[in-house]
Amino acid sequence: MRVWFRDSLRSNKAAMNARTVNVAILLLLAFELATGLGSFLAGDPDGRWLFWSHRAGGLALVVLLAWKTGIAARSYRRRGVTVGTGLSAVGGLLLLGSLATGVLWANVGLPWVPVPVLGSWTVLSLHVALSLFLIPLFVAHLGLRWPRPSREDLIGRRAVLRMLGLLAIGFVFWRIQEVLSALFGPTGVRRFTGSREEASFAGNLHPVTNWLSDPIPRIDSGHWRLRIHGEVERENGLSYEEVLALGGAVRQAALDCTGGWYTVQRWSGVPVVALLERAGIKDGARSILFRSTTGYSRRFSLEEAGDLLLATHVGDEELSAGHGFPLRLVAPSHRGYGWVKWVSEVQVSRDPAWVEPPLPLQ
Ligand SMILES: Nc1nc2c(c(=O)[nH]1)N[C@H]1C(S)=C(S)[C@@H](COP(=O)(O)O)O[C@H]1N2
Ligand SMILES: [Mo]
Repeated sequence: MRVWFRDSLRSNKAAMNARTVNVAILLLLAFELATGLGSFLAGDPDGRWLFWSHRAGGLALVVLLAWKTGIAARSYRRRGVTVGTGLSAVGGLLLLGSLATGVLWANVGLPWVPVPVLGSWTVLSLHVALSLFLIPLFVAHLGLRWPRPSREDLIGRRAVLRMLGLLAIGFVFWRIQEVLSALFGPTGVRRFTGSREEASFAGNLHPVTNWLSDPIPRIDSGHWRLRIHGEVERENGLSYEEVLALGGAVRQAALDCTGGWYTVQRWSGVPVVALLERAGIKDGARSILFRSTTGYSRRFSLEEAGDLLLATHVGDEELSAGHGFPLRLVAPSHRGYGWVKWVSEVQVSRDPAWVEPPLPLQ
């Protein structure tokens, strides 16, 4: 009787611990998803806390993994091979892969990884892909395995304190890791986004990056025109020579790709406000859309127009085909995916700037 009682107490305690660890992992994964996606939207140093949080949360997950391995092993011994444990195993591997690529990317330079069919990826892009694949598996795992967590489990005082504690541990680990990586890791400056520098002030030498295989168009500048239309008094089209004649403004700015690299360049071309002044903006206009000949487009609020430049040149060189010849957008404080290449259309509109997916889906 006594022995039974002690055993049941012990297994109760194990179950409690498992539940606590599982809930903490669930919350941390949600936190990582939110801060990870958020970090892709942050192009300005004001958003740097998103990157710090993501790193601390990731390392807290690494710490919890030690417990989780024990829980998973117990559960496997109980259940054996089933669809559920199979799914969990795949999910576990993805989670390990996601954490490993995250840590690897933060510490070991920028090795490009060949990915079949999709070309060359950075370890960071791999990290993002593994993490996104993890979502459906994790949801399935929750559905199959879980006693539903209570409100108390998720947002009770103890749960919140536990999360803060875990994040604090993750934060300390992150600081230690930064020191080690500064001592033994690759040299070179990282931006607040974690991106590493590639070929600054070297004309067209930085990497060519296209969001989900937008093929490079070869544009004949003799036939190309820049069309300005929408909520303007005078719709018009400009030839390449006319754009060059309006050009000459220079902006130094960092192009920072979510793939994990950045380049600082002196871009030159036409300030967007110069085009807007020529065309005259109608009352009620709120945003400007820049559209590429490839169909790719991004929208900006009209208040931002003063920061934007349509560049014909990078450094002393004409833009190469890969970098957007004849015209590309320079959008300081926006991540690289905002810097539309091969721009052939500027459309002023009454829509607010947020009427588009926060990340390009093309
Ligand atoms: N039309 C078009 N513009 C684009 C892209 C694209 O795929 N198509 N990729 C964007 C992304 S994700 C980045 S990081 C920058 C890269 O610019 P680069 O190739 O000149 O380095 O261009 C942006 N502009
Ligand atoms: Mo990018």
